[in-house]
Amino acid sequence: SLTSTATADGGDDSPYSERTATPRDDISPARWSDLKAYSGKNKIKAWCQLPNGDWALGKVLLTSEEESVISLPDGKRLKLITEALLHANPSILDGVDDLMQLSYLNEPSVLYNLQYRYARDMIYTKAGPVLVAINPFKDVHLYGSDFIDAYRHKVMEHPHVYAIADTAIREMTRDEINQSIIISGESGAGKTETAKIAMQYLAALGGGSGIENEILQTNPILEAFGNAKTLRNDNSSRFGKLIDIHFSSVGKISGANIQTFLLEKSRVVQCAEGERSYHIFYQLCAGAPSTLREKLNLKSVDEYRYLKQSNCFLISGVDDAARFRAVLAAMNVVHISKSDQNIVFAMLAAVLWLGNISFAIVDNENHVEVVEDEGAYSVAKLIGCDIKDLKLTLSTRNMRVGNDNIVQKLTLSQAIGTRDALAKSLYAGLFEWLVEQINKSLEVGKRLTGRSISILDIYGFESFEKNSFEQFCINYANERLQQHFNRHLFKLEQEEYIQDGIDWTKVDFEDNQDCLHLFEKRPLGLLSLLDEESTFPNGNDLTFANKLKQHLSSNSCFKGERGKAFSVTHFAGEVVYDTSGFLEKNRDLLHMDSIQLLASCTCHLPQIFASKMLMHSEKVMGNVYRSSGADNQKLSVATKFKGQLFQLMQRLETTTPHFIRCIKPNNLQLPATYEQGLVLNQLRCCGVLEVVRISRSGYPTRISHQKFARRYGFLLLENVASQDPLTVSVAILHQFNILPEMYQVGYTKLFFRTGQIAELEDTRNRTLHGILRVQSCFRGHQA
Ligand code: AD9
Ligand code: MG
Repeated sequence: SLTSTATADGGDDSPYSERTATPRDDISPARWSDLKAYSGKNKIKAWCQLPNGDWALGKVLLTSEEESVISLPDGKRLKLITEALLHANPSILDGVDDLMQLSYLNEPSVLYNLQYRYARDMIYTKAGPVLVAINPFKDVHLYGSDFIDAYRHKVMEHPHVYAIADTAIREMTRDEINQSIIISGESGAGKTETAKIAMQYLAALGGGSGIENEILQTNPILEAFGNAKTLRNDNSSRFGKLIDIHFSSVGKISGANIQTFLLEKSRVVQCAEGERSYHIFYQLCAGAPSTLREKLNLKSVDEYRYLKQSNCFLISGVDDAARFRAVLAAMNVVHISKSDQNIVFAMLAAVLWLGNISFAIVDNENHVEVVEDEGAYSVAKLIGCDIKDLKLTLSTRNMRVGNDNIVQKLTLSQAIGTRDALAKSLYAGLFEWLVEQINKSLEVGKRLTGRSISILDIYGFESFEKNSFEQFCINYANERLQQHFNRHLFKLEQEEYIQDGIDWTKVDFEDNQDCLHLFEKRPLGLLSLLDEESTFPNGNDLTFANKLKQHLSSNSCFKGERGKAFSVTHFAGEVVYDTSGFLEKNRDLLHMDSIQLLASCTCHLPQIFASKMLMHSEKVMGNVYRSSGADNQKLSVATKFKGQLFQLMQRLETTTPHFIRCIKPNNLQLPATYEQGLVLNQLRCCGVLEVVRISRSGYPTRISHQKFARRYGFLLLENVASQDPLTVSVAILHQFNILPEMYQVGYTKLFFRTGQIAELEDTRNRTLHGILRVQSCFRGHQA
């Protein structure tokens, strides 16, 4: 039967379920043969790995220390080495709500439990303090006001995002501490949907003056401008997001604030075959009413170079025109004025037309001029600049050499680079500006009480065949988050140890500090070396790679690879990075000429973007970077990101975190398809098995002195002087030669390392067995 009350011990009277179940170690060969003794007719179930890597549940027919014979569900028999077998849980534990309730916490048991639930649309499962969410890729009937009410009134207690959000609200009020809900997982695992589900629950608390609706309506806007179809997810977020929802002292929503991280700018000018640029471009082209269409000189999507290059215009099941109308409605809700909306659309059209600007080669040195066609005219008109200035900016560069200004003509590739850089910064500026507008609107009526719940929806760990600067940043962010995760979960453990007076320094704890050092150490770390190389005029991707190999090879997490590559051992696995493009993406330069062009525009948005960039560059020139030539020197992308991350971590440190780990059950975005290998890999990567490992590396088995004495006292061979539970307990520990490092004696409880209790239990069972046999023989004789 499937209930949340199923006990960990399969109905026997084991006392080890005070806090968590007893996660027993996978059984050693010797133990299998021990178990044989009392397996009787009920054959032991065990997990065995099939040649394809999947795990199958079999019954142990025969076993010795070396080999076992297993019968599989399909009737086949399999002979394999006993060491390869893993323990299966009794079927009463099938589909438990919390993985910690499993007696055996090995990988196949965890996989099986999740799959069992997933097949029944129970997509949420607890792994101790962490919520695991498996993407159903279909509508599951778990949401809406009835469910929200049920969780609010605690009628429903199964694991759910709502339950997490509810706990966050309660703990915020009870402890007067800010809360955070930290959502992670691979691309397409369901982070953004999960974040929205959490927001839905919080919004249901209401706030008056429609603030809760405003908060919800930020989603369609940010998704339109910051999400795109990728090969992995039709609605992939290309930025990280933290939303803080503020509450008044009576527990109503009083306002909100959104912070975004590292938007993938490159997608504006370049994206892979089968992917799309940002949704909003397609929505605008499909949905703009005719007056707007004329004003912006809008064409259909297949007439724009930036959109055309990837050969993908539609998303199945998505109506871009309808989405456009939804974005318009949402913009109204967050108080973006009609005239500002029109400027936003003009900027989008300008970006599209920039992509259509072409160049004519004018000499035999490959220097170019801008072709004065519809593209150039449209851009000039849309951003409100002089077409001559636009042409000059895209085809020449002002340089200062000594005290002289010289004008350098650009080659074709330089000109294209300049054009694309302008398009990218227009788009990034627009995105940043939109977030600011939204924040202004959400702040309306914000009466700060200082209490908030923050929801973090950030890109998960990525490891592809080819990994570039984006993966480098994303994975660095994940190392930081993982450290936060470890530290927090470890702290929870420690609190209980400290309370019971045991020495917690003995708890082994593996952290990812080495990897973080590799990134952050100064001056010889990945980030510092990247910045250093980025400021050298002659630095290139190869010199950068060589520099890394020269300085970092002693770090155990670093390995130089052939050519321009290097690899990093992340907590979630090894990733090989190709340094091609690293320096350029890190510099992310917009030439001063381009900034000045934006500043000269009659349209106020480009002016705002330009003044921000100028402000930034002056500030930075004053302290960290010195300007060379006419280039706009500013903080590198990696350094800025690192700063953002540090701030984020500082913020999160002041909150009580709630972790949600999203899992993608298949790569096809299909319902009812559960690929074991894929799920296992994510469980390992996103640290679910890590939680289990952390709890195992501590003292996961806890039992009070009384219970322990009562359960094993009768096994004592010699009488103990005192019947005091603690004395009896210690005598038992000595008699069974339990090594001192395997347990600790607390004020009220005994704490054991994983697996320590198994032997005691065996002896107890065998002894009871013996006693029962003797008794039944005795009764038999009497009869
Ligand atoms: V990415 O890193 O931004 O590329 P996410 O955010 O992890 O990714 P997302 O939330 O966008 O993934 O989910 C991907 C798709 O899975 C959604 O578009 C839905 O079609 C589907 N999904 C995810 N969660 C649910 C759910 N709880 N119920 C139904 C879901 N469908
Ligand atoms: Mg997302």
